[in-house]
Amino acid sequence: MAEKRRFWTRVALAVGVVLTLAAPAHADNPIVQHIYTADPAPLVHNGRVYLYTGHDEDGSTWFTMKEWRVWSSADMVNWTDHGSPMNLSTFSWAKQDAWAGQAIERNGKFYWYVPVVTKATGRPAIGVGVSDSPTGPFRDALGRPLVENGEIDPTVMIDDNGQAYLYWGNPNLSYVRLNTDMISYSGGITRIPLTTAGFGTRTGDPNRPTLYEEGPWVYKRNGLYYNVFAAKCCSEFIAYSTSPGPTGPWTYRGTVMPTQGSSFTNHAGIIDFKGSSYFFYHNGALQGGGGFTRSVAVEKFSYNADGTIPTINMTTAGPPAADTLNPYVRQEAETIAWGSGIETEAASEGGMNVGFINNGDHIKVKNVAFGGGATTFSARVASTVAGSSVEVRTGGPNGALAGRCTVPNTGGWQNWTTVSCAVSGLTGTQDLYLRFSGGSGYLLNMNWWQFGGAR
Ligand code: FUB
Repeated sequence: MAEKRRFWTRVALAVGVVLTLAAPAHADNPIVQHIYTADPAPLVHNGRVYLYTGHDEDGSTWFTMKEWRVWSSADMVNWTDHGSPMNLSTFSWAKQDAWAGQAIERNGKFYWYVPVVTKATGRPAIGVGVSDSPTGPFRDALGRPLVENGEIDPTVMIDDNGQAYLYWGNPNLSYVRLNTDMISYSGGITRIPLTTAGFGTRTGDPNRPTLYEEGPWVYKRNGLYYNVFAAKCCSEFIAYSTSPGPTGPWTYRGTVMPTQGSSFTNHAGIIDFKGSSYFFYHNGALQGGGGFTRSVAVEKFSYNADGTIPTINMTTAGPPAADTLNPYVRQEAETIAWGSGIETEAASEGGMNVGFINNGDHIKVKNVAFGGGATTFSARVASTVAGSSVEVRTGGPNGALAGRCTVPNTGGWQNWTTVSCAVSGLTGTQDLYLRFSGGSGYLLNMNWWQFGGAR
């Protein structure tokens, strides 16, 4: 984290105003701006989307990944940072490479299947973390790999009859039938025949005649089974196949997302949520981004009438809001549509807080339903300096000022107090900007905020 502090301080000093002006004010993609994220795996549970990702280290020159991260949203535009509830040390037998996984819920427990390289063999194997909550913490369910054949990228699906399947692989594609405990399987590992009819034709690589590369995402929709995967290498694009059953035969259906976005890998995750369909992927869109410093993004799409998937292109706008955000209940400061300059960390009061805030940094929260009008703003804050403020604005980070809360020196970055101030002009549904102002250095931390007034 200290490294991140120094990094952002250097960036702020080096590019200052230019960076502020260059920031894409209305973009919502990528989903997370304060760290690099990769390999999205969305899960819908109780009216929220939980998004499981990897974490590319800053300045990475390889897939140097040590932990997984969880994010969630009720509206597809504001995402809450739940930190890292699972990392390499969760699996005592794992050596490196916290790569692409997927989580699923069964009987109130959450199972997160991930590939890691093992200490014993130096080859990838699939482990499974388990938790009572979608946001963790996760523990190693087995104390050993679930399956090991030297391949990566698990995807998991529970069929309507209750039979669960785990698929994974690069360069092959295999599956097992999981038992209802989700941490054991019956029968052996079955390899899916990679035929050109099933997975398209690759030219120029006699060892890999089909387009299938890695990162399968298998699911069932309206009786049809889909396998959406990273195709060809490198650079990858996203393609898909369909099947009348979970084990094939698969038929190649074409491109979902063409090669785009300055990352030579891509990775798909697809869900239906609040009546719409969403396609998650990754690219190198953030500043400093590239093939090893990736960022997860999302697009809304509609299936064609025959169930085929249209071509989906990367955008910086992202999807429209699927819901409004209620400002009259406590909202976590780390629920963010776009964060400029901020970082997050574990808070002493639980969850995460926003921190490492400099003068001029801001947080955008989209589609906030102020209704009849807010009259007060309260924020849970901590600081070691006096004279900092949280400015409540609309229209942009430097837009109309609705109010300003002064933050005192609380005596520590985790010594929390609640400050309140009057606000005006906040009616209807609009985007909220919390802009931070003060002197030089770090100004304050924020754990949560809430408005008072007429709904
Ligand atoms: O993120 C590491 C690896 O890169 C993943 O396991 C692959 O799917 C590719 O995205």
